[in-house]
Amino acid sequence: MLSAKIELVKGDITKLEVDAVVNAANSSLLGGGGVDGAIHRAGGPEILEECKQIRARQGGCPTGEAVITTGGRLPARYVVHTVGPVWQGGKNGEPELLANCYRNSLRIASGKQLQHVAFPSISTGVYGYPKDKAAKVAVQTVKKWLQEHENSIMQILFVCFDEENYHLYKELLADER
Ligand code: AR6
Repeated sequence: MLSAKIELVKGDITKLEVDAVVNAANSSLLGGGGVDGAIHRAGGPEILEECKQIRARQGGCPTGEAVITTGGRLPARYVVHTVGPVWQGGKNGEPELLANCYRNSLRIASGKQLQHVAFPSISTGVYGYPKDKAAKVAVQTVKKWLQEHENSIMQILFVCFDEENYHLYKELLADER
């Protein structure tokens, strides 16, 4: 059984009717491939427009940080854009930077009183972070955050696009019951 506050699904994050979906963006905030491309395609130009405004204000988004925009035409109300680390072998602070993505996304979403928040497996596509290592960081960081914010109303959904990630998360969440 998974924790009451954490759920796992396999599928496309752009289809979810949640308060916020998290985007695995890049520092430019101007879109790209993978889940970023899918979110901008499905969500329409309003999301990019807000990303451009954020860029004008703060010049993009550093690795590990997060920003929030509208969900545009997505079923989700908001998109939290975070920038995962590019995997460089693991000795360049990648685990801490990846954990920061989850922590900062949760901080922004909880600041807006959002309840249902869906995360993709950040950095495990184009950015090459090994899926098993990334899944451990994701699960441990979110669990710890929920423990530290026990009065939080948040419900976290891990959304795995591929079978390998889905199985990794399933085992980790079952282990850490
Ligand atoms: N729903 C859920 N997960 C998805 C979806 C989807 N529709 N599409 C892909 N994934 P990636 P990164 C999974 O490459 O590694 C972009 O160009 C995918 O299977 O999207 O953080 C950005 O602009 C993988 O497990 O993000 C950046 O430049 C996970 O999402 C760069 O890629 C993350 O893969 C970021 O790379």
